[in-house]
Amino acid sequence: MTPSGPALGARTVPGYDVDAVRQDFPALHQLVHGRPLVYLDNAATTQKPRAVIDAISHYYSTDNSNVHRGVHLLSVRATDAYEGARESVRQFLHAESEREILFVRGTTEAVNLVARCFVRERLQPGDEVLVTGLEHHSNIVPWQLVCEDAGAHLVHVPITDRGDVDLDDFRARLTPRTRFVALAWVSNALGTVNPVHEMIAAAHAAGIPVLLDAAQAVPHFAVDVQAIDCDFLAFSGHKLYGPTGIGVLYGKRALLEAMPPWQGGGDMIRSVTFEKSEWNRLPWKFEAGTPDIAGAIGLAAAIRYVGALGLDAIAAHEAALLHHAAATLGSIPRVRLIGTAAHRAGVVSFVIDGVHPHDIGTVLDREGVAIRTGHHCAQPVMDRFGIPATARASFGLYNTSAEIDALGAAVRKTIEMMG
Ligand code: 7TS
Repeated sequence: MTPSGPALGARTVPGYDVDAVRQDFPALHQLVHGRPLVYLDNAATTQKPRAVIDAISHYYSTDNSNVHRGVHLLSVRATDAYEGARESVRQFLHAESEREILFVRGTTEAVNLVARCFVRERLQPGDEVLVTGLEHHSNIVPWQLVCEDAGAHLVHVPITDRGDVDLDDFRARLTPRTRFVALAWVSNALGTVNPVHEMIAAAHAAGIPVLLDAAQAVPHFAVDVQAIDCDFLAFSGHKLYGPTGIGVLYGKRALLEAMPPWQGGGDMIRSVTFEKSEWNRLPWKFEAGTPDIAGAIGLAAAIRYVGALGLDAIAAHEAALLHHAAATLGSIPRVRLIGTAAHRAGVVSFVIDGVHPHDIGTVLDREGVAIRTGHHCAQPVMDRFGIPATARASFGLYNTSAEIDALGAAVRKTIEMMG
């Protein structure tokens, strides 16, 4: 028998049966330090539903083979499953063509690919790449690298005291030197949802292409790349209830066609001689070597899973959790919420006056409550608020309002213990 969690019955949204959802996630049903696990570190990575674990296990148990190579049955099955996963991603993002869907290791690799293969060759000395003050390091450092290489500048839109971006300020920083814009859709440190529709429209009006870092967006609400009209979009499978090691870069076809390959090797070529090689067509031009076949299959299972629950239902459930968490933490003396933007998703960051965030995380862990403490790979956000770190609770489709109460109780206990 698995240990049951705190009274989990609370339904935050009519028709959304969170108790039933929780049954799909084996890892949630365990004790840590003798307490039921309350997993609130979903922005770092999510737990996996049985359907994802089974899809990966089934692949290795029955279909395991290399893709695009063999005429034998197992290779055909593996190829069908891998390319079928690409079609699942295409539908999930509502992309026009599966050729626009590249499998990569994750958001980090996707951003580096665009920086190296698209942006680098467009940069001249004095040019600018524009980001926001909310970015994860993986949407800062790749741009620093190519800017340094080209003698260009990385420019950022500072964030306000509430932790959001002022649209007029953003527009003012689009200059004749701006060659590219890279934006987090949702901040992993604060949960701020950027007004990316307006930001993309403003950049496009100035003829500037845009990449969206959707790592913290796709788990929380439905995304339509054609409606939003981004030029590139990146996300990681493991934050969407899928496996680690797999992620996606979406790119508009005409842009991907014009780009040089990312890595050289098998599968990305049409022909090779010692004098010259010719590239394969999209998407394989960007997928050198044996890909993460099981990862893609697991990601497709995760996409089916969230699709069956419905992203609108998930968004409504999580919005109720976020509201409850902000109210619960906000009512505790000495707790200060960091990031109070009107539009947020998935994340509550906070500090306790006089208590180091690391100590909060350690006490909460003893209570069974898993959160993340630190700079969340977003040091510029911490600098902006003049703090070294925050404690961050982040929510997923299986969290409950009772778990938020457990978080609140553990935070009160921390304050009592730490004086
Ligand atoms: N972009 C955002 C907005 C992220 O939150 C993360 C990971 C990444 C990019 C990088 O994703 P990866 O899968 O390539 O590593 N964010 C976090 C986090 O908040 N805690 O751990 C990882």
